[in-house]
Parts: sequence; structure tokens; C-alpha cells
Amino acid sequence: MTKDMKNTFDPAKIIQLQALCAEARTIAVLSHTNPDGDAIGSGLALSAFLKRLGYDVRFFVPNHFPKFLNFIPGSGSVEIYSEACESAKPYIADADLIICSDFNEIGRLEKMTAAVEANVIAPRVLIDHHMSPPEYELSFSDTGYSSTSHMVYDLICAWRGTEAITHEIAVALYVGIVTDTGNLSYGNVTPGLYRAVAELVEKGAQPVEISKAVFNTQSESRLRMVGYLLSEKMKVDCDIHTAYITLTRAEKTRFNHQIGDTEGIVNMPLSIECINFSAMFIETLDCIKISFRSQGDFDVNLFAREYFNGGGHKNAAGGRYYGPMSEAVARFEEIIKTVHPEY
Ligand SMILES: [Mn+2]
Repeated sequence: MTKDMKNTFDPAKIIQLQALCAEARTIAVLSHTNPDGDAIGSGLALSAFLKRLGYDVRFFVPNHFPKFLNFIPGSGSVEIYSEACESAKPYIADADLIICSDFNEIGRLEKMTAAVEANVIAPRVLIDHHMSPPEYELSFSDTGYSSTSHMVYDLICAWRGTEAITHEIAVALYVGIVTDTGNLSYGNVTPGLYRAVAELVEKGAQPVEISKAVFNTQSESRLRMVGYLLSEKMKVDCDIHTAYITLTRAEKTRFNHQIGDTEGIVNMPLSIECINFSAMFIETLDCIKISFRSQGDFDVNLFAREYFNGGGHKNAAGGRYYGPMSEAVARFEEIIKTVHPEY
């Protein structure tokens, strides 16, 4: 197990998990809406591991994941609830054990929430690195991890040792780690994380190939959208170390926007020397979705919580505004006059 982590995966808790699994005939592994690399990577690795131990496991996410994740071995087995709820609903509702991976509240399952709530018998297990974990029968919750995939790595190693990391599991976990850390460039990139990554590479995860698949497979229209947003839509205020970008529905249509296309754009203003706080406002059918990123001490989890009905991590959080884009931006502009990074 990764040495510099606290006892998130201590032997007593692993025994508890083993007992819960041993009592279960069917296990449902779940991850969050708009699944990202960490959601898919951690969920796929967990289900592959449990399947190899002989359990009946199915892995469900509420809606589609971005196409660039299709190269992960086993990604075809991920069940998309919005597509196949007829078969998913009874399995989730009758599962003997529910494992929630990479999210901290059941509401993040959106339409899938009802199926989970219909199951009042199954114990719930949490494995997640977000703040404010729910009270489940068994929780592996630790915000010190930069990805849930790194947590799943430690969990598998604590349970079965590194021998249990197959090629398929290694690729899935590696993808989850690099997507949540911007290819190992932000978040808690600890010595332990590099040790885990070294092991995953040893087991067959190919860093160059995976970087290409994850970071260099965007469409021309996505790259042009990024160019347009940075050139025309980014507001920068060096005095308060803050920048933000807005994206309307009309602009999404203009650039043939696909799921996952806005991923990562909010981080880009942070590469400007004077900027330590970045926000991105994205218009959707029912609200303005807002992403916040920071580097250094400025706590965007608190910011999102306090002003935009959201939350997340200290350096990465999200929120929502119910109203037109102009109002969301005006509100933001007003708040950052007084609340912004000091340097
Ligand atoms: Mn994650």
C-alpha cells in the first residue's frame, strides 16, 4: 500500500469489506453523472477486481462518458443507466451490496438515484476523495488522495497485494489518475502516488499511449472552440488574480459541442502568471454550471459552497446558478471584488 497515506485502508476495514462482499450474491458498483476518467477508471478497476474474485458485479453510470475513454479495456461493459434502465433498475434495486465510487452524495446519480433508494436492504460502501462523505455502512473516504483511482489501487493492494493488479486494472487506474491530476501536474501528487503509478506502468499501463489517447484525441471543432474562448471570452483581472470564461448554448452549437468538450478548459487561465483563481460558466438547459479552479491557498470549495450552491475540493470545485448567464456573471463580478486570492 502507498506508504504516505493515513490508515484509510487499514486491515480491519479491509476485513469488513471482504465480509460484506462474501455475503453478497450481486454487487452494484456505481459512479457519478457525466462520468470522467476517474469515475470510469475507478469503477472499471473495482468491478474487474471483484469479478476476478468470483463475484457477480455490474458497473453503472447515469449517462454517457466521453468517447476518448473507449480505449480502456472493458469500457464496453460499463452500463449507461439512461440507455438501459430496464435492465439496470432491477439489478440495482435488488443488489446485495452497493459500492459508490468517486462521488459523495447520492444526488450525483441524478435519474439513477431512485433505483438506489429503492434498495433499502443493501449495505452501502463508499470509496471517494471528495469532502463531506455520507454515513454509509463502510466508508473509505480521504481527501488526501488526488483521485479515487489511486484509492482503488491502495484498496486492491491492501486486499490482495500488487499481484492482483492485472493489465486491464492497471490501464483503468492509470487513466483515472492522470485525468484527475492533469497528467500528474496538480492535486496531491505525492511520492506515494508516483510509486503507485510506477507499479501500474510495470503492470502494462503505457504512459505515452495513454497520454495520447486521453489528452491528444480532441476534435478540430473542440480545439477551435478553445481558441475562440481564450481569445474572445476570457476575462482577466491580474489585480485580483482572477480570470473567467463563459460559454453559451449558442456557442456550444456553433462549435458542435460534444460531451466532455469543456473538460479542462477552466484550468487554462491558471497558466497565466498573475492568475490563481479561474472560473468557467457553462449555460445548460436548466442552469448555469460553474467550475472553479485555484492554485495555492485560495479555497474554491468554500467559495462554491458559500456563493454558488456547490462544493468540491480546495483547488477544484463546481456550482450552479439558476438564472441567465448575465446574472450569474454579474453576481460573480460583485463577489470577487472582495473575495479573491491575495497574491
Ligand atoms: Mn475523482
